[in-house]
Parts: sequence; C-alpha cells; structure tokens
Amino acid sequence: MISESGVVREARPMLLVVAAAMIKGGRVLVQQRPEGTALAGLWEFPGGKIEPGETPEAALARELDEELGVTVDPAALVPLTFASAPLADRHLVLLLYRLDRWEGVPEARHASALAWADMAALRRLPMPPADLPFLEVLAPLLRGE
Ligand code: 523
Repeated sequence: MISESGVVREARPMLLVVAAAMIKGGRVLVQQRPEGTALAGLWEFPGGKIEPGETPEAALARELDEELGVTVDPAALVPLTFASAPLADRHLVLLLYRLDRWEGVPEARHASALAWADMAALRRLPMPPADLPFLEVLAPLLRGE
C-alpha cells in the first residue's frame, strides 16, 4: 500500500494471472465464476495463475485447455494490455491476450456458464474489477469484425 506521502508501508505479494479475449464473429468469450470461488457469479475473461517456471503464454494455453477443453498454440496469443487490482492479501496483475484461433469447441469445465458476448452484452455483464478496463481495449476489436 502506498500512503499519501508516497511511502510504501505494506507490501502485498503480486499475483500474476493471464486471461484471453477469444474473439469470433464480433463476439468475445466470457465465463461465469462458480459459487465457492473468489468473485463468484461475476463474468471474466478465461485464464488463471502463472505457475512457477511457466511463461505467461504457456500458462494461458494450459488454463484454456483445463477450463474450456480447447487446444491453443501459445504463439497465437497476441499481448493486448494489462490491468491490476488489489485482492484481500495479494495485488493482482492481470495480463490480457487476444486469441483468434484455437482447436475445439469451448465448454464450461470450471465455470458455471459461458457466453459469447458482443460489445453491448459485455457492458451489461457484472465483471471482476481487473477485467473492466479491458472493455475499452476490446471495443474497436469487436466492432472491426
Ligand atoms: N481473476 C480476475 N479476472 C480474470 C481471471 C482469469 C482471474 O479477476 N479474468 C482473478 C480471480 C482470482 C485470481 O485472479 O482472484 C486467480 O484466478 P483463478 O482463481 O481463476 O486462477 P486459477 O484458475 O489459476 O485458480 P485455481 O482454480 O486455484 O487453479
């Protein structure tokens, strides 16, 4: 935490998480976090924590396989932007990648639901604080499809 004087008083360990904007036909895939997890009920871009020794791209390909059952070439992940938000005991840094090609049909293996959202639908969904700033970055990408 940084006080008004700018002095760091309390360090929260950084939690590095990767997420994907999987785009198809002007829509992006979002998933609803299940009951019993942090931020339950909110709609997020799929992804998860980077494990020690993993590159961010390898972590995201692994998470998309685990969570959605799709196969992703890590080289197809295009870095877009990042956002950060305080959690209870960590400081979340969330890296967003764009993805236009994958193998398989996404299925909700961890989430309670999946949705392909256009920009209007995306703006109506309740999302975790770290995902919200991504909407403005995605707006021109979804319009351009
Ligand atoms: N977020 C978040 N937005 C977002 C993701 C993928 C994750 O705000 N798009 C947050 C939610 C958690 C933290 O990042 O506070 C870790 O995400 P989580 O729990 O989905 O990571 P996993 O999948 O690695 O977690 P495990 O189920 O524990 O493996």
